[in-house]
Amino acid sequence: MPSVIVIGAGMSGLCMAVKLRRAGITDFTVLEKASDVGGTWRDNTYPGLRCDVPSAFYQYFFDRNPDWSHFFAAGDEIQDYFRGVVDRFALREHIELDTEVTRAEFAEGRWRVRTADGRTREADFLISASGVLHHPVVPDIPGLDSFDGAWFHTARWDHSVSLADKRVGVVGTGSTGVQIVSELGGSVPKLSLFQRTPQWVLPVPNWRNDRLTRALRSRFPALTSLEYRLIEGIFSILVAAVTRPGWQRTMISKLCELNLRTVRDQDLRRKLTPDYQAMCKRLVMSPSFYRAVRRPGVEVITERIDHVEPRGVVTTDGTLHEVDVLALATGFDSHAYLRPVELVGPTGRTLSDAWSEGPRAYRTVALPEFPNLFLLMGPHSPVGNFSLVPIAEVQADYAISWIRAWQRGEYTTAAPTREATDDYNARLRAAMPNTVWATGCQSWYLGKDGLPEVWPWSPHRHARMLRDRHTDEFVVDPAQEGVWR
Ligand code: NA7
Repeated sequence: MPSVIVIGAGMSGLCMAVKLRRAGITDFTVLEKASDVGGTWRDNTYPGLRCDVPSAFYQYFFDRNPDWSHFFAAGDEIQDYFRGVVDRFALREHIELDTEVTRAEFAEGRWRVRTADGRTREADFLISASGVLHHPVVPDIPGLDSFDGAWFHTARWDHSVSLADKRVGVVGTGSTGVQIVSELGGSVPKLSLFQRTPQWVLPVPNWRNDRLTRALRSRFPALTSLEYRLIEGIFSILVAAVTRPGWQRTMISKLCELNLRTVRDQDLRRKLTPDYQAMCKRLVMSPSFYRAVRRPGVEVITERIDHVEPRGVVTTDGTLHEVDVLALATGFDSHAYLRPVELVGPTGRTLSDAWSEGPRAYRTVALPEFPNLFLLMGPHSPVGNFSLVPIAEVQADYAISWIRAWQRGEYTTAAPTREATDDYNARLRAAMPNTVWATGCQSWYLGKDGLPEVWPWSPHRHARMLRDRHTDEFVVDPAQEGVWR
């Protein structure tokens, strides 16, 4: 029986755990540094939080929930769903909370995983499921620490701070900033949105699923499957739009432009007009943002932030914008992946060495010189305006197929070759110019070489690619340790 350690109990780690159980593999442990499961849905609790992918498609296909309250579910409902997965699939005994992995080393054919409590655990396989948008970026704004009010990153929302009678400042206009402004605009005395770059916004309505719909889904589970596939199909339009020029890109751009025209005030519209193509940054879905910024007390500030002082934010034109609470919707370090966990392979190569030029993987799921390691949501996964859940399922299935082969005695240790990894990465890079993310804007999709760190083709192609293990592209059981090189 193989033993497996999974790092992280978020959406992809829980997916892996279910897949392991279903494969009859019971010797596995999920190590989670926080005190609850859920990953991003545990960390993010800001007002207005919703997934930007419809709930019917942001759920495991093997555990479809008939009861989603809305087309786009709220954050707490999604967190409840993932907590429910733990119970529905009897995963509790496999999950160790408050257990932070600090280092993992492959030696003598096994992974030795060290945790912050000083313990070392061993396993035949290591699965990284540490998430993509996990490390909040707190910008280095001069004077932030001198601010008299409360300030926090939106992924660390301080609910002890009442907003009812407060002047609130929000820095950032990604999906997070837009959702917060849509929720709070008009309900707090003053809301100042500090916008560095305007966003294109697609006004997808968020309807409530009535009781009849939910009852029908419960009674006829085939309906949830149909709905899942239908939304997946609709998403293929978005996938085509982001991965290559064509009518889909033109159509979505036009819809965003029409939405922007609903802002009648010329001065405000000018402020909200982006100077790059729609979808170059992750497309923001909101039916209410443009209404929210027109509500009384809401102000869009486009002057750059110069510094923060005790009473508020000072912009480069010298204006002091007084606020009582400052929420930093300034995004995440999407290039960290597993780091700061240090991985050490059998040749002594570390993850920091391997990724000194930026994160690169073999077919999104493995790393040369790091045997018996699989990545979920690894570099270049299809995360560009798509649901991450089916991607995690495909990658977890791929890992399972290797683990099953191990059980059948086909190999003991395996890692992809450097040559296959380089060839694959060269093909990725060659496809990038077609994508909308490379059309000239800054976004969390871009790596430090300026190229998108996202899958440049359709998620279906990614799924097709991972149906095969491609064993000929792996070094299997080398006679000497050094041959991993
Ligand atoms: P994003 O999409 O990375 O957005 C971060 C926002 O913060 C963006 O508007 C940035 O402006 C802005 N930002 C970052 N640093 C600063 C400073 N120093 N000053 C002013 N503004 C700043 O993060 P989100 O949390 O909104 O969304 C992340 C993903 O979560 C989202 O794509 C969905 O998948 C869910 P910029 O555009 O860089 O000029």
